[in-house]
Amino acid sequence: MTKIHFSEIQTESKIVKAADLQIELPSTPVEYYRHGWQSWSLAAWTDPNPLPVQKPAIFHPLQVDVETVYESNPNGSWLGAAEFTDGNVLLLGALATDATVILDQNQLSGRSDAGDIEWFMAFGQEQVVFEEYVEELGIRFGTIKKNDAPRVWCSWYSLYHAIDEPALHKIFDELTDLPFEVLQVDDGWQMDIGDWEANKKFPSGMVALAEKIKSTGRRAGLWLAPLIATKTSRLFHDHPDWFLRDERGRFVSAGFNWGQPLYALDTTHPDVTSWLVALMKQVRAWGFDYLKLDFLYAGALKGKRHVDMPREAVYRESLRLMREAMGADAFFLTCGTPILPALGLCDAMRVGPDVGADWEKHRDAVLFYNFAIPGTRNAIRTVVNRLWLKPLLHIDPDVVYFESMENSLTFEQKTLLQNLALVCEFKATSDLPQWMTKDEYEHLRSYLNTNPEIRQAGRYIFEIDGRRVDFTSATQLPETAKGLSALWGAFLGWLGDFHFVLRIFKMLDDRTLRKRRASL
Ligand code: 9PG
Repeated sequence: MTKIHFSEIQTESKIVKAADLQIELPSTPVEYYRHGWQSWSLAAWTDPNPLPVQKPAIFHPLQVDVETVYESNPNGSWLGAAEFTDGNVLLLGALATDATVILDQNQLSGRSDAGDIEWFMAFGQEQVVFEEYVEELGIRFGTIKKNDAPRVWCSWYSLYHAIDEPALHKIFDELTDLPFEVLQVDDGWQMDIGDWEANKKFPSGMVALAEKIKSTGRRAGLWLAPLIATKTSRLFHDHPDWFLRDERGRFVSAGFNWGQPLYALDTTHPDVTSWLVALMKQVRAWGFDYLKLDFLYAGALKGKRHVDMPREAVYRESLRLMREAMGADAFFLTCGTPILPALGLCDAMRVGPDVGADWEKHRDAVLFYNFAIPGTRNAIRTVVNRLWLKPLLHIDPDVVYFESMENSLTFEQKTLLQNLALVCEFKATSDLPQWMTKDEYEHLRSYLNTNPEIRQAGRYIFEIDGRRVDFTSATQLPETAKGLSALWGAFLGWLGDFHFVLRIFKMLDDRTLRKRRASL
């Protein structure tokens, strides 16, 4: 254990090589910056005390780092920062993968699972110490920011998985009037999770779908989740030996979605490697050159692999492989991705959870203490706390909404989200022209055409072309539930771990979706 005294970094930042390291702080911090593991995991400044464990537990593999979720001291992946009464911040950050930072009273500790690594530490103004850290990360991981981020229309937040060929063709034609560079087909086109071929809703196949998009003068984008599969897939049926298992030989859970348990591929298996390379080449051959690869965390779960390597290093290797196979000219967006291991290998990264038609659900925020679950406030909160990543790559805050027909966000909430995307310089929407009023439609058009000057004026305060925007209202966390409310939360959380309960929720969601789809 390498020990560092605060006085050693008080005036100058430092890089130290160590596996485990501890910094003695001058006093107990007033706030602590927790940095969640992957895109959807919470990143936030909180008080420096333990927080409740989010519920339901069945979602842990897909929302947090399972290896640290029960650690009661404030902690985060790769970095942590402590703010003191004078407003100065001490940041401790790994310059390598497979590392965690934990606060214990007056001790800030770094823990590496990959032996000796470089640790960066600095004390001073928040923006300055984060900028210094980012610079060092860029040197080691690489930066990619070829051009402006493309303006994207994505199918997910309007139609969800209820997409099909006729509906998309119609929408692609209607969108020709708006300035998008990419039309991206999201979840719903594939045979199964693991079987990445067109399903029967796309009878003309994937080449035809990409052709249709390109015929409207746009680049074709496609969503896929190459590192997971469900047991119903042919992939799982044909190759159970390709999937990640634990020390006792049981399949490692990659969480639960689509009403089914998810499993993770072991990307160190040579046959999996060839399969992934072939898949990336296939998608490019179909004609798609904007790839949104999702549920990527599955490649970095703990387990017993064909080749024994630290789990995040394994994941980074799999990204390198997929990047190379898709070619440097493809636009590569990572989603549900562990943050540090993906730097330098993708063009853009989702840096928060999904937005949603609701601002915040009482159940998720108060009863479940879950800030990784889809919801617009959750998305804004984590994204504003990850803006420091912007010099390294394009940061995707998820889509913005203009329409008011199919969502319950207020005008102010929608505006806040739109402003955040301006700060990120990443513009995407799923809005359908027929759901927008004439005003909303024109508003969207002018939004897509603006490129404002951005200046940061405080932790959560920005000037957008001189206009002051404050995101603080989205960042606060609710009081932790007490008494009856806590009991009720525990009960619902317990229920939420049952597959049949989640399947009932899925049935209800599907019903709402069918109604919405019918109104098209
Ligand atoms: C498609 C979607 C969209 C979306 C992705 C991802 O925590 N969760 O339970 C959870 C489920 C789904 C999810 C995110 C979080 O959405 O972020 O843009 O592509 O998959 O299924």
